[in-house]
Amino acid sequence: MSQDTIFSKIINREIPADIIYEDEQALAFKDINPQAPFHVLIIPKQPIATINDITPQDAPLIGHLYVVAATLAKQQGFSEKGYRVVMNCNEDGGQTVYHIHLHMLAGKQMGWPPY
Ligand code: IU
Repeated sequence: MSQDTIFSKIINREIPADIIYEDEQALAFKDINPQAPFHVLIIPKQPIATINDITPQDAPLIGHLYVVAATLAKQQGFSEKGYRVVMNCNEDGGQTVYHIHLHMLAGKQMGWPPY
């Protein structure tokens, strides 16, 4: 299932974003409302609305998003100190944009539980 969201416009360069990583399958850009010193969204170029819409065929793509997170952590120097990667689903999960995205947050001590 797919939906055209603002993230499709970012992928297509129809609206600006601070893009810090791109490859054939994924894009990472700075969150406009950062919740940590480093807060980026890692998204697949293929629009998938929510975690509920991920199919077994998408498994390599979803794994790839985490490979991108690890790559960025290394590039930005966060690998050792740590960081958080999270994906929200639907209303109770706090999802507001219906194109799946990993939030990658770093540069501060994270709290738990996350509410
Ligand atoms: P959520 O997990 O769906 O709530 O996350 C959506 C995020 O997208 C949220 O952190 C917003 O600040 C962010 N965002 C953005 O970076 N650029 C945009 O144009 C829009 C939302 I709309």
